Amino acid sequence: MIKIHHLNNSRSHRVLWLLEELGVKYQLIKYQRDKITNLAPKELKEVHSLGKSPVLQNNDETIIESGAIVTYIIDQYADETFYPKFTDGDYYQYLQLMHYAEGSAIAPFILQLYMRFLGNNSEPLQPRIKSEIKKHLSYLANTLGSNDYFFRNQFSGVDIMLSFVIEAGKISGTLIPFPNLEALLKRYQNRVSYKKAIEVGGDYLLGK
Ligand SMILES: N[C@@H](CCC(=O)N[C@@H](CS)C(=O)NCC(=O)O)C(=O)O
Repeated sequence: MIKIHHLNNSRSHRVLWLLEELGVKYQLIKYQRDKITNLAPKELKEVHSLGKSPVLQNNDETIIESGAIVTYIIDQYADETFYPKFTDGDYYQYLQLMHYAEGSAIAPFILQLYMRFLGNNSEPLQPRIKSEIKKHLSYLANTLGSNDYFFRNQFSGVDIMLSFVIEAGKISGTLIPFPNLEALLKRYQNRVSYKKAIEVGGDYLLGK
């Protein structure tokens, strides 16, 4: 059975959400962030040297990076209507959005998070960070347009991956100019599988 090493209030929520969505059975191993540093406990380093979550283990395999984990789960367990085939014309559109989430899109949000350690000294960088966040949320809002979901207008791994960026937008107050993304976030949060992932994984403050 798949094992998921899950850190509270983290990207790992998406992995539980996907497993719940697909009805895959898994073993959950929970870790709590340090209350002061917000870092993962040292026990996670025994699972993988980076000490970050999520981590998936199955048989002899240990996989990190939520994009790779989501792809692994889809490849192993999803019905073929859930993802494009390599030979489909829009396959690379799918791949691009899957990588975009943890590649370009989340970067300015993470930078913003670290900037708070600098207090007022971060001010010279703030306009650039804010304009980058706006650029990525605008791109996502335009990509979604009037559709309900990002790829083929059907719920997919792309939604699972991009949800973290939209949630980061929500908590940073930068989602307000993008009503279609706000509505999409509500659609995600209303899914039974999303709620179940919170039930099993613990409270998830992102996106609230
Ligand atoms: N790009 C990686 C990021 C992994 C990551 O940074 N995870 C965070 C949780 S959201 C973490 O484990 N933080 C605790 C720490 O760094 O100690 C992924 O998508 O899995």
